[in-house]
Amino acid sequence: MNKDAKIFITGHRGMVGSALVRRLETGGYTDILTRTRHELDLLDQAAVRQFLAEAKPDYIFIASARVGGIHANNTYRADFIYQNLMIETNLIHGAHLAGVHRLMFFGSSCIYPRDCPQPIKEEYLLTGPLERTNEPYAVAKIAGIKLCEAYKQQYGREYVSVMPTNLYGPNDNYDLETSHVLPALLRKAHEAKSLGENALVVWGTGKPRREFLYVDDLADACVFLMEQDYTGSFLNIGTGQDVTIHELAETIMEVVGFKGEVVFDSSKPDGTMRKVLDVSKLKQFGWNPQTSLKQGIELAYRDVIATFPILGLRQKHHPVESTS
Ligand code: GFB
Repeated sequence: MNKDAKIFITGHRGMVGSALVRRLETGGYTDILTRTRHELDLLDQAAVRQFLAEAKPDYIFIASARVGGIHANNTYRADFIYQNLMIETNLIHGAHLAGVHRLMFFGSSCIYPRDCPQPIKEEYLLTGPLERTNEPYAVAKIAGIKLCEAYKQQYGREYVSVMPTNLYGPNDNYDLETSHVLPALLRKAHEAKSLGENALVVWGTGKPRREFLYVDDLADACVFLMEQDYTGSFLNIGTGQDVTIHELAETIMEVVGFKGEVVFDSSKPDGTMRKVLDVSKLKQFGWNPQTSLKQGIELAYRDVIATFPILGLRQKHHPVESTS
């Protein structure tokens, strides 16, 4: 991958896309192409085709997606399946028509069967029923992976997919209705401390286990794979280590310096009970994450403080445009 290759990053204002831009710029890549939602509507097939035909990038990272946490996935089921199918179909088929030979698509760890063995190996895909709360999103993401595979098989395109575990970091979504657990608890702990409250409300039982990857580590893994000219079908990207949601809440409280108690809201769903990726294939390529969970939460907390004024958080909303 030449440093002057033209690289189109979709969703560059989201958490994953912005991390990719940071990583590529640091790595000396000079021709990074981005478009805001206003400039290019990825749901518009004709607009996407025309843009790709004219821009002719050498490489595309599809980091745009309709994403959210358990509540958003479960509530906006039609939006999650429709928008993700459209975005990936328009981009992947449009890339093929425009002669773009290399592309990376982002799936998610929720594409795997709900009750599959842990840690989750790549070969478990499509071996059992999905988790109900995020089935529409997962079906769309599976379709994206299969699109890439099919264009590779039929047309010889190097369209590859990666399966990131639960992500967090700068430009995360902190809206309590639609966010993932880590930014939600970080915000709640920060607000509770700032307001002098004494309880942190955690949805569900606190017993589900999740794996968390700092988004700059994900971007580093993706650029690493791109530089190695990775040509497999898809690869898990994570740390291979998980914690319970209760443990996560305690680490967040420690980082924030909030000394109250954890209160569980059992009216909210737990979702999948365990979701940890087998990352041995990625390790064989020679890549390992650099950021521990505690370090990553410290970095994310710094970002929260820099981004939101103290106590102003409850009024703020963040765009939902990045992959996880
Ligand atoms: O991160 P999360 O929303 O999504 O929730 P999933 C993970 C766990 O944390 C669930 C619990 O058991 C939640 O009930 N949790 C506790 C909370 N407190 C909170 C809170 O304040 N907010 C949120 N959001 N959760 C998503 C999928 O599943 O993971 C997506 O729906 C995607 O499709 C994403 O795959 C990575 O890990 O359950």
